[in-house]
Amino acid sequence: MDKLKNKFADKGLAKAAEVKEFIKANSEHVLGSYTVDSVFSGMKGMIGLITETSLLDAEEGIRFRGHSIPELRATLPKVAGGSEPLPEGLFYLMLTGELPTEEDVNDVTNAWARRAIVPKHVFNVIDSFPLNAHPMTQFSAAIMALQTESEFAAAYRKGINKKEYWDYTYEDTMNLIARLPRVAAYIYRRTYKFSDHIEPNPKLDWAGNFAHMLGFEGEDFKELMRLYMTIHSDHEGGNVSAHTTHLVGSALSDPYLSLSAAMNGLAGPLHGLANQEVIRWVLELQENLGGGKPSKAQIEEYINKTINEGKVVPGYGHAVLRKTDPRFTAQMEFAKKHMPTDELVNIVWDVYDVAPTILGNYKKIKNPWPNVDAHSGALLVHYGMKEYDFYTVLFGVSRALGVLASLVWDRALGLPLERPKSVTTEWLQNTIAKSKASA
Ligand code: CMX
Repeated sequence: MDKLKNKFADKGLAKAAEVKEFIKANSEHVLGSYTVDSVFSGMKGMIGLITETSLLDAEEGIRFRGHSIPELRATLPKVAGGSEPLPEGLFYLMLTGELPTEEDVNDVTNAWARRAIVPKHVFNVIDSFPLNAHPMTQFSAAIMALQTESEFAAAYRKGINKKEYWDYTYEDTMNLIARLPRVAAYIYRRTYKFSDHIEPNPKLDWAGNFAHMLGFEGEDFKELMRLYMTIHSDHEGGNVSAHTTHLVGSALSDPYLSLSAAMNGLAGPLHGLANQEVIRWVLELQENLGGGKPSKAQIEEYINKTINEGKVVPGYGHAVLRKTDPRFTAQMEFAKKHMPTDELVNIVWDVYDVAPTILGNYKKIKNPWPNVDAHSGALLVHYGMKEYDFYTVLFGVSRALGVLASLVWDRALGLPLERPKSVTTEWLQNTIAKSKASA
């Protein structure tokens, strides 16, 4: 058994026993109440899930196992001479609840390098798509093609004890995360670089090697990938991609099936696809003005125009957050250090100067502040990755770290099939009418 798996076995199995006792002692404790409005507003704020890897505070933003993004940027191990955290370290933290040492992180890097082999048929499946297929479609299908490798599915078919589920889920998780950069880079190079593919360099860290396979050799881009892969990984359990992984996984669908489903949710414009929409929106604004840097007054006008046309301003708003997303701030800090005079980055900052006030004037918009997707595209364009249709794939590779770590926890805790109750509007109308009549 590898060291990380050993550590997880200690933590996970002890926690499973603790959770069992906790449920026994507190099963009747009332957590809150919900209303007709909660039911009709996408279950926002209703507690219905357990996710151990991270917790989101509306004002402060995400904490991974209690650690904020600024704390993790300072404390997680880095490559020699680097200043951004290695995502391997965050994965270790999410899985075990403990901050890793440099040796722990090296072990994860080496494990993922060893497990990174992608079978030929996966590339064949990708190659069978027309070049204009969206990269997220190719990505989700490639993960489905990789499902032939699922150790969980094979073991389940043979017959395994429930107590062993987490073990095979862990193996699939490690293999899948190891393989995703190769798959994603293959899609990028095939779609945009005439299938001029680049072999992995096993001497590099996971995110550094991803940058290399994408074709970006500069150390600054590798640093960006380390930061990007860290901050996009997890945002507690209720967001569409995390919830989908949990929901599909709750049917004991293996990690490949669960992650592919999650990626289809991430590909929606109200979720991960917003990162490509932000750049499309800014480029359209520039095009409307005949090019160049728009003034703040022109940006204001364009924001109002977008809303008046019944569209959303991409990169702004959030279902939970009520302040500037710390993932936006982390990227802004990166940009201030590496590209303070970049035109597109400065447009993103100008939008940030004016958008919250305008959006705040629309009473229905609960959060006028930027989310993670408002900044990420401009950083990528700066380094020459201008093919914005690909951006959500980068988000997806990172999101796998959090949602799959959570899936291992789901199996260790023995979390059950998810099956909330649904009713018809008529049922609600009748029930409320009866209750009013009897009052
Ligand atoms: N621009 C225009 N209108 C917005 C808006 C925005 N950025 N954010 C919210 N609204 C609107 C909603 O569309 C909704 O309008 P209707 O009542 O007419 O349907 C109303 O304000 C209320 O929405 P809300 O309660 O504030 O927000 P939700 O929790 O329903 O949705 C989100 C959250 C993120 C989908 C929404 O803010 C949005 O569409 N933002 C733009 C897309 C985006 O950036 N998504 C990425 C989110 C982060 C991620 O998952 O990656």
